Amino acid sequence: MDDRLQKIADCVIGGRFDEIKALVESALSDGVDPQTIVNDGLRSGMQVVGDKFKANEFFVPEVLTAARAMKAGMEVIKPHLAAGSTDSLGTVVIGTVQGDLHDIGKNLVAMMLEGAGFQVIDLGADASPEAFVDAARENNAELVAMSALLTTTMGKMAETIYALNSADLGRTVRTMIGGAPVTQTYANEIGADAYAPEAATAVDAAKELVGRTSRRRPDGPPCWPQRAFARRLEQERRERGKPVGARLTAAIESGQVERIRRSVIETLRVAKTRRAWAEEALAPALRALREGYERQKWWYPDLVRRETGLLEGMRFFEREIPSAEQEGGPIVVAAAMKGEVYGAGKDIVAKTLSLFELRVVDAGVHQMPEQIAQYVLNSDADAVCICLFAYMPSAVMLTGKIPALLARTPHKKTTKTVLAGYGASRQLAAELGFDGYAGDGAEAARVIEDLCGGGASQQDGGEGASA
Ligand code: B12
Repeated sequence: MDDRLQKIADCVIGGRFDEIKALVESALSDGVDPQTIVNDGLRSGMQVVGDKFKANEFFVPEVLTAARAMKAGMEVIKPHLAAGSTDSLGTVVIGTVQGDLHDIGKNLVAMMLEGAGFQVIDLGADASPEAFVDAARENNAELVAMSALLTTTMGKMAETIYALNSADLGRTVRTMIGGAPVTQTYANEIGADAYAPEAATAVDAAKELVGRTSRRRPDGPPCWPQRAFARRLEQERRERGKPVGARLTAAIESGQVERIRRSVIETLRVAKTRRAWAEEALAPALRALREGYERQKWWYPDLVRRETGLLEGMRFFEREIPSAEQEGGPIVVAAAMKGEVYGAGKDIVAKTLSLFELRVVDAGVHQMPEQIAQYVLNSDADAVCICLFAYMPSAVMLTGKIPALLARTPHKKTTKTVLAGYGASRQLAAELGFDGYAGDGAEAARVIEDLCGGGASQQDGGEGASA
């Protein structure tokens, strides 16, 4: 490759937007084909940036400065490119949906798409469904890409897809969605053709979509996921009037992963404190989850679906949940024994304890008693909460070793032991010599607080095993 083209690529990679202009101008005046400068200089640099972003070698600031350099180079070249001479991969209309002003992520995606060779029509932020439809029609676009950062504006993506499917655009327009609260499950639910978690994979998804031979959806507009989604949206609107606790429990009852996830995010966002949410919303929801399972109203796969929704919602607030290093309430080691490999039950218990302001050390699943004792020693824990979900004799046998092992461990505190989870019972906890039993994470929080002198009331039936 021409040395100058490599230098142009390096300028994009290094975000040197001042230098790039002079390099592009000099290449043009020496007669280098403008399209070659775009392909082998600018785009090839952006390709490296995309790869580095995917590999976590580059982060948002580096990509933004690279995109700025790319744009500076493109501005010099544009007048030299004969109209329509660019070998564009296709036209993408992109925007942040109506009501949402977050545009940093959307801009990144737009720049990466441009860098990869798409012609990008950027509608900016707060773009209405009608604006997307009009722009798709006017530009004969192959793809409409939407961004949303607020859970409250995600519904606009469904509305926009509905509007696109209902409009006569003269061709099939594919849709792609993204933004922090958006997931693949949500994309499936609203009938989007693709979802990508970040800018570099968005380029791959866009290439794949545009390359696919387009065919109108068989059942015409609106397609079935959108009709189902519209019904759910209406149901959720009605539920917004209900108290926070009732909303989350209703979502658990419905068993719809996306509804549970959104209900967690929305109710947690409006709660006065994390703890208030844990008491008012999470505790009754966990009780409903447990009772439904114990009464065989639903089976293991139904339980897993509900747990997935809860966990996905709680993960959205992960960074704000207190950690063991912070000052505060009792330190608790949460763990599940060797043999327990599906960790969602334990994860929910651990996160619930954190929301109740206990400082949690998550020792993971599939652990031997000695490893758990080591976690207790290292963290100077006040309590250990063993989660028993699978009905496995070997896990029960290993659980039974915990109280005696901790009693023998030279430790300056008397670490309290609590057994929790659907695979446990008050009787089993007493037989194994545990200090307390709890059916779920919310009960476990209360039991631990009582055992460690935190003083919370035992309103909901969490009790010591031997009490
Ligand atoms: C910056 C920011 C703002 C800025 C936005 C500036 C701007 N020009 O964008 C300002 C200050 C304006 C703002 C305002 C608000 N914000 Co704000 N904001 C943020 C913040 C801190 C960062 C968002 C961001 O830019 N991330 C960096 C980019 C690069 O990441 P990204 O957007 O996720 O994009 C990547 C991927 O998601 C993906 N992607 C993005 N779009 C697309 C599109 C497609 C098609 C694809 C495939 C992929 C894709 O690729 C991107 C690059 O890899 C987040 C918190 C956080 N840490 O996320 C809160 C956050 C999003 N904001 C929040 C809130 C509540 C608000 C306000 C309502 C606050 C208020 N009370 O006024 C207002 C809303 C205003 C409105 N109507 O939109 C909440 C949303 C919570 C929720 N459950 O909905 C968050 C999560 C903070 C929080 N924890 O509470 N905010």
